[in-house]
Amino acid sequence: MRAARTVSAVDSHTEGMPTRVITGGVGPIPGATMAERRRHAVEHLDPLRRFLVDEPRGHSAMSGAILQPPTRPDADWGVLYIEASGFLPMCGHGTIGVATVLVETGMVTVTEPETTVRLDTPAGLVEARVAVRDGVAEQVTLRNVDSFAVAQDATVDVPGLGTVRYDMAYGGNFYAIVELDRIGLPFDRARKDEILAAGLDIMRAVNAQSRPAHPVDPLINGCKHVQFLAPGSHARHSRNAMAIHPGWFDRSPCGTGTSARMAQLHARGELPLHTEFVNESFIGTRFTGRLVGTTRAGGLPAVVPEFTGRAWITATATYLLDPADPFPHGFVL
Ligand code: PYC
Repeated sequence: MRAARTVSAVDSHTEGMPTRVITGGVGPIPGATMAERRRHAVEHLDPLRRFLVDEPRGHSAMSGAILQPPTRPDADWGVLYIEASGFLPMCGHGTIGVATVLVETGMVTVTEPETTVRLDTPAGLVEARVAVRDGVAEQVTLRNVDSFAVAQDATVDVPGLGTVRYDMAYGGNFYAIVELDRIGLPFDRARKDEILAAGLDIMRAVNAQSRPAHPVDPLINGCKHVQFLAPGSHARHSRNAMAIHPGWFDRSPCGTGTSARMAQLHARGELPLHTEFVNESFIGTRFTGRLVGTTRAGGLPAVVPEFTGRAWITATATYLLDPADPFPHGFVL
């Protein structure tokens, strides 16, 4: 066995969606903040991302998080998110996976019945409250970054679909929120290819016609996520098919998507503070969310979202690069 590179990981899944938590083999990434480290990673570390998430070590819906020393004194760990779609500013299911791994491997000081882990992410500080019993992380509640509505009842011209109505909201990533029956498709996994194709067409058109950008961090821009709402979704319980660039569905209900959806519902006057909201994924798994405050983000009215979900560890692994491996940076089929 030969290894030109070794990376250690604890693999997990959050309500069905994988998070490969990289615990060793990647040194501190240059940058004074996690946002700067993300910028460095976008420019210089894409081969490492692809090595860890693409085939043959990953797959087309793979997701992960690289642990880093924090860049701020009030955080326990820094996190850089790696996904099939690139380096995300924030990932909710991934953070639930990270918090679960940190607690169950003893990489943070654990107290029962609750352990608080403060995570330095490229989108800002995120606090995870982990319910722990007998060393087991039973569920994680995240206080996410400030989230806000960007546009209501916007329209976009999409080749093949015509004029599509959507709301745009931010919850750590930007989400175009679209009622699925408005594009004539059923909430049916047997029709996933058509739903995914429509999602990719909508995000392409949105980015060409009205590309969203964060008011404070311009590196957070563009729409890579379309949150299709199932018929009957409402302000207390939604079901979604979350289409993500370059061509996959979130298996979890999507934490940043849940935050964006709650910000949208609040802006529409449909979700008051401290009111339970259940978001259900395309495979039927759930996060339960709530808004716990209002604030401002770069001058825009914003909300403080929380959501709760569960993760399970699936493997500990050391990923190797054989110097003769013809796919050192992975591939996508
Ligand atoms: O849970 O925030 C999330 C997420 C983003 C992309 C996939 N999952």
